[in-house]
Amino acid sequence: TKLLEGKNIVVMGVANERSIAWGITKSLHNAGANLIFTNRQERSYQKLVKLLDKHEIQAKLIVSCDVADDESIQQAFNEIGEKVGVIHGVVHSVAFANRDELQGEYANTSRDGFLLAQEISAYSLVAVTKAAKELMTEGGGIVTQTYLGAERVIPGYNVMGVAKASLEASVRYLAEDMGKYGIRVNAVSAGPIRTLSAKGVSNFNEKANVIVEKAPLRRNVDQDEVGDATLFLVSEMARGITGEVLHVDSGFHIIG
Ligand code: 0WD
Repeated sequence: TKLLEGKNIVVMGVANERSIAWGITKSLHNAGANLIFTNRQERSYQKLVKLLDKHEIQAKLIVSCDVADDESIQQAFNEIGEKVGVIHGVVHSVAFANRDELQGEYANTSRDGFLLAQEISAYSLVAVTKAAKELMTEGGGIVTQTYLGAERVIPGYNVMGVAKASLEASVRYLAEDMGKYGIRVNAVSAGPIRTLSAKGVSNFNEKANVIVEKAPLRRNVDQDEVGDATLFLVSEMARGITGEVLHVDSGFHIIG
């Protein structure tokens, strides 16, 4: 049998074909998982339905969920509980910051912009973990998506880098809380990938070029590679791993 046969996995954050969450969807589907999707916008919902159709993937359920709203999160997971029952994993692939704060000096970050980035990009994992835990009665894996800008200054990443640092610290604290329930919490730290969100980050091309120049593998990574690493962390193959940040970045993070 396949790695995730009979497992119910929730995927949050497919906006379009370029989304990292779409690469993850393909990996999870190939591993035999039953997939439940959440998205925020009607536009993303329409795109997702078309994508699933095109790739002949049957969604077990699609529910709307705005992670800025506790009630929306609760409703989404209530509906998943009613219609699907037990879940075995959650993929959190959601982030947001104001575009004008992803350039220039971090020192110019506004109070509102700071809080918004923290809310959508970091706190959302906490709120989602709390709701998902109720349905993860057989244990399982929660995996979020982070970036090197959490660990180092990447020019322009600014307020999102600070939000990712908070996200990675949350992964560790949540891992401690969830461990006793047999739930693991981990992150994948992907190299730059051209997506809708990546368009908001200044000098994306430079970032991608530096990887080709300096990373051990001398090339950029793609959504499918992040998908396979996320599949690993969600699955029983990673049963001994929690609180970890796994870099899928052609090895760039080891280079000084
Ligand atoms: O280079 C990159 N693209 C990297 C991205 C490198 C390393 C990490 N990441 C991270 C991102 O920071 C994010 O956490 O990967 C994750 C996914 O990013 P992506 O695939 O680059 O971005 P995109 O395709 O734009 O998807 C982001 C999702 C969208 O989904 P929906 O279904 O909502 O359209 O995040 C969503 C965004 O709209 N999102 C929200 N979802 C629910 N509630 C919210 C919200 N309030 N705000 C944004």
